Amino acid sequence: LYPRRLNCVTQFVDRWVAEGRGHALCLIGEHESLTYRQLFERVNRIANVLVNRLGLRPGNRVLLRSGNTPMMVATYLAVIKAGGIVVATMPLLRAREIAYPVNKARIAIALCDYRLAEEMEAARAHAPGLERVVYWGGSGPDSLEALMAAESPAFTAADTAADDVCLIAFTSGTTGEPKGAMHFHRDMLAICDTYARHVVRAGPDDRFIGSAPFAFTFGLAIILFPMRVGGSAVVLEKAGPDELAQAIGRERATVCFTAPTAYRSMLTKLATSDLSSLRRCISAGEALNRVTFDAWKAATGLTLLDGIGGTEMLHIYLASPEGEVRPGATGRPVPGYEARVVDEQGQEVPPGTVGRLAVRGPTGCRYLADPRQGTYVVDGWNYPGDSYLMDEDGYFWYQARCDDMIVSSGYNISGPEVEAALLRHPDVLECGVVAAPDPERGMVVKAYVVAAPAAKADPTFAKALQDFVKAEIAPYKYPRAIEFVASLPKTASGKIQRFELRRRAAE
Ligand code: 3SK
Repeated sequence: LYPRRLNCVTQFVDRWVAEGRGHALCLIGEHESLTYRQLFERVNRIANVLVNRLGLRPGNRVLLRSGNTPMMVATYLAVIKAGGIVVATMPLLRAREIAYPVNKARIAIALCDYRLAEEMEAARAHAPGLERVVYWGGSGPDSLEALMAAESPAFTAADTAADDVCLIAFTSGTTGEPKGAMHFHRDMLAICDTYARHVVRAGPDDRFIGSAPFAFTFGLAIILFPMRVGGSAVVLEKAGPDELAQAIGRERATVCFTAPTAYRSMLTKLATSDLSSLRRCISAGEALNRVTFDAWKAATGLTLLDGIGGTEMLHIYLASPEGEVRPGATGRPVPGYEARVVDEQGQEVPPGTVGRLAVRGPTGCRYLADPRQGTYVVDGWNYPGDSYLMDEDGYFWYQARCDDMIVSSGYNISGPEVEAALLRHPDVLECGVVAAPDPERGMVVKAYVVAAPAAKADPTFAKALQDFVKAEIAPYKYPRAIEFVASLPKTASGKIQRFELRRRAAE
């Protein structure tokens, strides 16, 4: 399908300049907007800095730290255009969480928004291999802007193969350590030519908007899908439901990608926002419930197009286009992908039976040096860890997560990771962290804590633990609910019975 030699950035940016559409608006940011030509030149200058000043060689990995801004997009594309490999991390991560991918992926160069400098510098203490960190948004002769000013706005894309890796996207980590999912140049185009082409069906007049960080591959929809068709992207750094609703009206956005929680919240803002420009609303990142689907339809006349994807597969693999939606179902396999429901032995189960979801397609799944590859990918089928039911017509109906991942407001939060953070507090003896249902966020993180005898198990201590977790790991992962218990339910071999905690949390 794609040429053997391919640098995907040439298809997202250079192509439009070469075809005389360089004047078209590409990125609409909060503080600056860039045409395709302006983005092209910025990407080229950064690529020159990477190669000429920072010594980047094809295949080198580069850490990117930033919220969603036009500069983040430019650095992302520049690394890839120069033949490097992007490792983008969620902006809110703490030092230890940043150091993990740096060490795992042996990263020597980082580009970082100056506003994230404090945690970036703290991470260096845990990542001795990180040699150079260049900041943008600050000032001085070493700033990225100063280095860019001395470089040419022309750059010839590195001669990469279609199946050279250009992105290592780290998962949020179900069982402790995050896994690095590697993606090729051709994968970046494939998500546009499968899911986006069949389900989103966008054109050059479309303006995409959304809330997911670009470091989470769901967020790539906001930038890559429009760039594939010469459209534009509204890039929001702060994209809570309020900001999202306001920006949709202000920028006349036509395609929105966000989580069901955000759609639910936007429903309460209809009196103060203008969503009339929207023509496609995509919901993913967590299960979409029927109530939200119906309420959105009634209020806006638009069908929420549900979908499930994954970092491992890069993007969405189950979804249905407008006109083929079955309310309550996630959808059918996106053309190019296959999905099935299997039992514990990996045997396909009949329609109507609940089992484990298995999926395969052009974009996944290869982990960076990880012994868990064989657990999550069997005979080419990826096991995302969700239980599903397929009906007679091939529609897939979500049932639950198979593992301990907690999906809260669209964020994937690893229960064991929150437990590990809590256990670092000297007054926590034991803890178990599970999902508890919540009307607003779908699920929230709930911690059952056995406190040390010296600690007073009261709301003050609970608040202190929440603050402690926020300082240890990304703040959105903190346990919103804490219950102090005398002991945790355990198996005979001493393992915490999280299913029992989940049952209690659901009561
Ligand atoms: O469904 C998800 O959570 C997801 C993950 C990565 C990329 C895209 C999506 C929708």
